[in-house]
Amino acid sequence: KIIDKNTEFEAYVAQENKIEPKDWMPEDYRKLLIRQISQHAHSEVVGMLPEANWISRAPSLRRKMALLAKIQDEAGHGLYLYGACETLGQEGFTAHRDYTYEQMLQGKAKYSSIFNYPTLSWADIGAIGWLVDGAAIMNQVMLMGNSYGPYARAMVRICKEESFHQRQGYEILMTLCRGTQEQKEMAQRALDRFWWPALMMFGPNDDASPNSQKSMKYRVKRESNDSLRQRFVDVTVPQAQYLGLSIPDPNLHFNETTGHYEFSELPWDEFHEVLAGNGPANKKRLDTKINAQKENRWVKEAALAFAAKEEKTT
Ligand code: FAQ
Repeated sequence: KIIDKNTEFEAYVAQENKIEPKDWMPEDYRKLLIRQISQHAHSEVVGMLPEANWISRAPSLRRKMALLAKIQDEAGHGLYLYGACETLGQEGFTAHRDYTYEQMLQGKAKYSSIFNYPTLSWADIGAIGWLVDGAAIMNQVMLMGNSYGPYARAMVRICKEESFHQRQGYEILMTLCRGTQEQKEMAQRALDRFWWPALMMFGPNDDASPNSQKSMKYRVKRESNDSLRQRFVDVTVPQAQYLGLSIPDPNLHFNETTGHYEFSELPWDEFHEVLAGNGPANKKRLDTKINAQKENRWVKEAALAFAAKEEKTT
């Protein structure tokens, strides 16, 4: 009976139908989504930190306003995603945001490796917009077509906002690259720092990606890690050329036959170290979030007390 239901489910999603919160779904589908959506939400809220580092040092009021708006957008993305994740909660499957967030604070749930790198100069803010948001969009445009309705719909709005983020980053770098020699060098160093970590955002190579098969079967992932990474390289290299910057990969070259850029193997040891909690800023990011939760607990408690009081009087 269960096998029949699973087969029916797979056929249903294969026909591009969306699954909604109250629909029946296999347990491993629910589990896969809670894992991915909550990790995605954690990435959005931890991802606010590297950029927040530069709010008070943005070089002009206009830059500061754009950066503030971008970071607030990331908080909003986190909220939609925690909300989408919560729709999957039911007996045996805890998906409440307090719980999933706590898992992240305890180092039990992942967030994107990219946010464990520090932002050392203003040019890094440009590189994050251009490369990190650029890579995020590449992945999230695919996710707009994923089979779970609330996640797919959240992606539509998130992608629109990410494309503004990507352009504000590229524009920062365009300005720096048209500036003094020193500014251009600062932009080059930012690209050198963020190139490989940005490529790692797409995850391990396809043959080392344990979740891919199931994710593809259930139409959560619609394209493989390597195929998205390749597309990202293909669109980003000409953008670097336009800026007059060089990609820090001596093996990078265009293959006329395939129409794609070929590039070096990624530094996977570094990727695994970052995932194991040993990246340059892992500890700092978690400490910041843990302290923020402690210091701001009174705000949450006050809001809850106020809501309870309101409920009593109405
Ligand atoms: N970092 O079997 P796979 C943003 C983990 S965008 C850390 O291939 P899967 C916007 C993976 O979770 C960034 N962990 O896994 C923004 C799994 O571990 P698990 C967030 C990684 O799920 C911009 C294990 O490795 N975007 O935040 C990474 O099929 C600027 C094996 O990997 C999303 O989360 C990594 N890079 O494919 C915000 C998109 N890669 O869970 C602020 C949604 C892999 O079994 C500023 N997620 N792992 O313990 C996805 O599309 C997928 O989860 C992938 C990984 C593609 C990330």
